[in-house]
Amino acid sequence: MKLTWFRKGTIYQIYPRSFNDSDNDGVGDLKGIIEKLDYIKSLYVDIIWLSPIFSSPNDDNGYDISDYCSIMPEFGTMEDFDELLKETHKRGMRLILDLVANHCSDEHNWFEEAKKSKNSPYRDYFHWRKPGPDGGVPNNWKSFFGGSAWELDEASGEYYLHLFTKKQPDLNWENPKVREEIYNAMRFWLDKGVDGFRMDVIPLISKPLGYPDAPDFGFRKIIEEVYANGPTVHKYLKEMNEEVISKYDAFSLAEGVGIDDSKAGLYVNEDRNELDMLYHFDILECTIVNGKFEEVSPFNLIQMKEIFKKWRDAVHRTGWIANAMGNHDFARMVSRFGDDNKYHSESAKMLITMLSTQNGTLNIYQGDEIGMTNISLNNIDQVRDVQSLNFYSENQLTKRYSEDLALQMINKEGRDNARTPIQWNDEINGGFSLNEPWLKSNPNYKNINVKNQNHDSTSILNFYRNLLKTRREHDVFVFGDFEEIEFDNPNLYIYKKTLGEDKIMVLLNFSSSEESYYYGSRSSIANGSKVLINNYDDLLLDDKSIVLKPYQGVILDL
Ligand code: TEU
Repeated sequence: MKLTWFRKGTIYQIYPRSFNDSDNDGVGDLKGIIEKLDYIKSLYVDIIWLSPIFSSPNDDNGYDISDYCSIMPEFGTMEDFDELLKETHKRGMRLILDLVANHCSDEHNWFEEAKKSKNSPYRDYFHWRKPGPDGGVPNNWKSFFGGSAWELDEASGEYYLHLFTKKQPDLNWENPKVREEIYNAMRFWLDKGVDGFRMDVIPLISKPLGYPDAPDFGFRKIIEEVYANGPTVHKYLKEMNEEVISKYDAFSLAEGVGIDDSKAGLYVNEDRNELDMLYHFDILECTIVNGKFEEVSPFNLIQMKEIFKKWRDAVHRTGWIANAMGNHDFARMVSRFGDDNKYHSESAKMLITMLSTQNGTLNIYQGDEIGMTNISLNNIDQVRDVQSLNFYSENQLTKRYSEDLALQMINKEGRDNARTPIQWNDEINGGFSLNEPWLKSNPNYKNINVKNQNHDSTSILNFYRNLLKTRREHDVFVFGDFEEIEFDNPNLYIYKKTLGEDKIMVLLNFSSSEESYYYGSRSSIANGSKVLINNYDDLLLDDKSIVLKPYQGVILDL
């Protein structure tokens, strides 16, 4: 497959609310992003993905849009956006926006009109159902954020569907007018020069016929089998591609919720003309057995290798994926998969070495380049995320867990972990804002911050820069045939990759002890091979083995 700019590129996700606050109101903004464009460029990233910046009452921080073609006033103006786009392009980077098209805000005028009367032309923009046989909700569907997915509209006596909060009514994609509204919004931004979209929960746009009750599966399986992959999803994605995306030099990155490897090709194979790539949830949720907070299982390297392998096989030479280990919906990558304490720096560097050498587009999340960690909030009043707050208040009714334990669970997996303000320096609020931020800064900004790391050649930040620069020069990082070595080793992840003449070997130690890899004959590795990337100063190798230090990560050019 051709390594187009979006396949080869590295995506840097910005959560604007937490990135940089230029007017000191405690909320990040577009001007704040513009101030940092040179910094972003210095990371050797190619594409900026902005989490939603559109008008929104912020029930779910912008993932509840009330006007698809205007800018959230807290973030700035349309002029600010135009400048941001221009300045991004000027620096040779691209910009994609977050299209939330499965649902909108209940404060969008489509919904406000729809509620006025059953005969409103907007009524059919949403999913309305009469009460179920017992006079209650129409079926047993649960919202992603707790409680029923149906909300009663008192005036009409009908329920509307909301797979997320009740302020996020699902749009009815079966209505051609809805699709046209969304396509027009996309054209509005593409005509301005935007380079594509990240598509929020796009596999959910088509609902199963007749809204059947969900079987008694775990929630994850309900998403896969009931909410996602509906009967018309491929028809509409093809239509969207044909009518909109394909007309521009732009691409789509889908949030692959509910898509497993067996269905991946249907969405992202090149010959399907639907989506350009997706990121899946198998790695992001590999420690989450079912619900977000409950049944958390320990990280297991062999399971992770299997996930990478099955996804690689699923799309090899036919389709494309993006790889991520964190975003605004998950706890921090170094805290979940590495060690945010003793081996903070080593493990943060090792993890990105692994991610950047998986086949696919590399997707990194703001703050991971300095190894930002989870935060420990010590009071529910400090929690901001609606998912965590709903979990907490539901638990207050069920009393399933003590309040302390519920807060601990939120601290472990909650989304606020990834949303704390970016730590620019060691001054007040980590240099994010002079005013109290909307979500508390992580107190470790005193040590972990951009300023400290910027001029330290051994920092995580400079490791990212060097790695991403090297990745640009070696297509084999992005794509290649894989040869796994010692697949069953629970601590080491070792593989060779080949693309034409280019051959690399990646050796990663996921443990806090020294680990040896016995390769038998030195010639196969060491003769003439060059160390491209190493998160330690040296590499211990003799005639028969390589000894990897705790969390050591190395890329050899063979
Ligand atoms: O996320 C969809 C989604 O599946 C998440 O809700 C995920 O399940 C959860 O956060 C992890 O437990 C997207 C957005 O990325 C998220 O921020 C929004 O809240 C959600 O859609 C609704 O738009």
